[in-house]
Amino acid sequence: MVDVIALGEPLVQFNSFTSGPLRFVNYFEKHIAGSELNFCIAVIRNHLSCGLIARVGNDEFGRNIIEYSRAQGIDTTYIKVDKESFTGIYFIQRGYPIPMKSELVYYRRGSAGSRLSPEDVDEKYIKSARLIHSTGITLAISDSAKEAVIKAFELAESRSLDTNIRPKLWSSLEKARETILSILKKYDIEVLITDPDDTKILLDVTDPDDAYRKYKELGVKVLLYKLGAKGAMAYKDSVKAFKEGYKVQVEDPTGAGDAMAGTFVSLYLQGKDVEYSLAHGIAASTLVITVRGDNELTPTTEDAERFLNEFKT
Ligand code: ADP
Ligand code: CKP
Ligand code: MG
Repeated sequence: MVDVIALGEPLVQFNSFTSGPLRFVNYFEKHIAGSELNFCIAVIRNHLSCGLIARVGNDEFGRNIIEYSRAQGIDTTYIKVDKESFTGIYFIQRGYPIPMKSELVYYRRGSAGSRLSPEDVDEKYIKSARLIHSTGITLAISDSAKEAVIKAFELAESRSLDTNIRPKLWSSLEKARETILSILKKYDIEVLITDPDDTKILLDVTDPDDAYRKYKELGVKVLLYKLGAKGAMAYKDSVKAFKEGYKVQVEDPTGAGDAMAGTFVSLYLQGKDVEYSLAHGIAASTLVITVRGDNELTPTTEDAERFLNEFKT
């Protein structure tokens, strides 16, 4: 039995060792990632337990994902090995054409991870957890994966959702809007993690106060609104918190949002207030963007505390 359960596709990441167009990159560094796996690691670094419901292929990368997940303390009981397909991978192009930004190139269509389905969702396991998490990525990768999220959300005591709209994974932005809005309308979300780009697509607003008002009408209790380099905001009832981002050398921003989301949700579930949870989320995301890899630098609560006390920019 675990505190938190996430559903999604873990992936093997090949991160460019040098920046620039992929065709000129000669060396790639392997990391284990995927939004929900990153989220789980952040939950665990903040001292709650977390399980991942997922599928991987019967191949070396699938074994790599399971072993890495176990080593990070993720409950892997419900990571199924699917003999019918392969483990999804992706490459990261860094710093081109936009300095300090990354582009993800996926090789995942038809992967084992995208074959996640409602039969992978165990009722007793879901009901024993305090919170179920997923993202717009899982809603996008296949109908069966979307149905798995719906089954888990149906059984959940409470839920968090990161909108994470990846245009490459949707047939159209209209489809993304319709699917994510239908989830928001159907289920009360304890913590919604999103940003102005996704909110523009979903609700046609970007202003944080407008966004909170509209999401609240849809049953969202707490809103974590990420503003990239500017920082992030968090809303709960009449509380509105903002924390500025730190100026650091960005190696690869991939995974920042997941580190922030998992940290925030874990601390929030432990009764910390939104300001505290937000500050720790910012610390986690700031550390993650200084390196390649999405989750290795996600700090423990204590290390984030040190960051917040000692790091000044
Ligand atoms: P996502 O990774 O989900 O797209 P964001 O890009 O908004 O999410 O990043 C989440 C957090 O990571 C931000 O709130 C901020 O704290 C930090 N961050 C992201 N990009 C930068 C940057 N260029 N400089 C400093 N901090 C950043
Ligand atoms: O929004 P983030 O940058 O925090 O998400 C990064 C993850 O799952 C990354 O690990 C990648 O594999 C993905 O999002 C994705 O499918 O895009
Ligand atoms: Mg994100």
